[in-house]
Amino acid sequence: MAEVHLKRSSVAALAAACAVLAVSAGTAAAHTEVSSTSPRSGKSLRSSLSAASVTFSGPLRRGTLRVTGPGGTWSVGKGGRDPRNVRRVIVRLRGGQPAGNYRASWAVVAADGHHQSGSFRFKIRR
Ligand SMILES: [Cu+2]
Repeated sequence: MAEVHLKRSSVAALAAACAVLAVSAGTAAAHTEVSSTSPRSGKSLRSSLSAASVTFSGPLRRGTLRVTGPGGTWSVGKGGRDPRNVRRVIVRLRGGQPAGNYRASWAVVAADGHHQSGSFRFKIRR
């Protein structure tokens, strides 16, 4: 969680939006947060990946996930909400990934309607 980098401006906007929502709804609605990523943020892997995903603390309406690394984009399509888990955004990756530094960038709309984005990094080494 500490290694997941949210954009500060969007976090501030979301906090404000959630505060307004909480007041108007009269409830203390907790904001949806990243609970885990696959691979883990900062992880060094020895083999290529078939997919990457980000799991959140609450359900999502929709989302995208893009993985970039040596030579460009390694994700196939834009990714989307996992049909088997409404809290997860997932994307398949092309095979044959070379050693190097990779970044996974996600954008989601949580069930409360709020947009969030962020990214995490990992490495492949051989
Ligand atoms: Cu929210």
